[in-house]
Amino acid sequence: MSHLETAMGMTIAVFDKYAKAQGNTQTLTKAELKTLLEKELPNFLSAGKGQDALDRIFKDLDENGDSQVDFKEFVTFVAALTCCCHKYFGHKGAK
Ligand SMILES: [Ca+2]
Repeated sequence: MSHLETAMGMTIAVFDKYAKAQGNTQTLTKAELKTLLEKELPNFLSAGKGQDALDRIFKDLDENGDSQVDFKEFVTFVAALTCCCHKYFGHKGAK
């Protein structure tokens, strides 16, 4: 597999792993999202801190307001974060 294919596969695998923990296996609850962020994006969550930050992130991600974060909502979040990283680290890259 190419790097990009691997990255896509890993994104799916990470979502599935945490979505499976409880209830609907196709979506993340707030508790599942919290575990995912703590384990997979430890620097991201520590920057915001606490329950307030988690509530805010969850509300932002849950675009359709069903109190679950589905894969599309998750991927939108990952893409947005990736854009931030690209902006932050990407100045050395080609124009
Ligand atoms: Ca949702």
